[in-house]
Amino acid sequence: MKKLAIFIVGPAGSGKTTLTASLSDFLKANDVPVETINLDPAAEKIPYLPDLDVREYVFAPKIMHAHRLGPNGAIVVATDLMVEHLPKLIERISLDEGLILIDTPGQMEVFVFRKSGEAIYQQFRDADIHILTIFVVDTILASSPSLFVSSLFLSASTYYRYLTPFIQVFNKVDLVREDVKEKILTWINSRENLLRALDAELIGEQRTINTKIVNLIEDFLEIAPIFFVSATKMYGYTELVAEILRHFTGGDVVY
Ligand SMILES: Nc1nc2c(ncn2[C@@H]2O[C@H](COP(=O)(O)OP(=O)(O)OP(=O)(O)O)[C@@H](O)[C@H]2O)c(=O)[nH]1
Ligand SMILES: [Mg+2]
Repeated sequence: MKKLAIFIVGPAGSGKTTLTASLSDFLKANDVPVETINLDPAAEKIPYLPDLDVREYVFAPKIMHAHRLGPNGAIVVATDLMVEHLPKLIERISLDEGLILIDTPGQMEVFVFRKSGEAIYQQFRDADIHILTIFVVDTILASSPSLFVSSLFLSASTYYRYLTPFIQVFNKVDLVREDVKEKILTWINSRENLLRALDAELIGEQRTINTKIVNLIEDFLEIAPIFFVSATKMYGYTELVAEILRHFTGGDVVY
């Protein structure tokens, strides 16, 4: 019996929660067994009913008042506390086999770059659950060559923290013009195009790093393919789900 936990990670407001909710609906409609977990201890209101919710154990606004912390301090404490409570939550996963969609905190750096994030990933591994990470990017915030590169570097540093199988989702495509999406696709598909576009943004000496950056990006894209979706409109889900199921059913992928 195999379970695949899909950690949905990304910058604040990129659409992690919306993706968790609508991807779960899409999977259910296609008879794929799925459970959802809210691992954002600071979420005040979420637009779906998760099967399991860490806020039952740890709620950041409460910690903020109890310990007189600011919002960011409270999230740091809450994320550290989550580690203590998580085994209880993981035990309550009722799925025997299938996908577990995990919505993560908006302050991604707290989750991704602190020790507690590592411990949380490990707790799922200890429960014999395989892991896939989906990194969500707001496509508008990747629509110039330098923004595109910066987004991919943030994604790559997340990848490097956990080295799990990894998919990048460029979300909110419904908000970008078709020609903008096409332009981004040319950067994805050809290192020469990306290099040309980056060079055009910079002058003289500033360009010297571009060749190295483009080589890194090209290698990273081989590890972490990009899928364009709209989490509100469920665009692009057929292709995204096919990739997720490829990871779920195994193939050559080692978890
Ligand atoms: N147009 C459009 N809006 C979207 C899409 N996905 C999310 N949104 C909107 O973007 C805003 C943020 O979405 P969330 O799902 O809350 O993003 P999040 O990453 O969970 O946010 P935090 O948890 O606060 O970091 C909401 O207003 C969503 O309705 C999309 O595909 N298209
Ligand atoms: Mg959210």
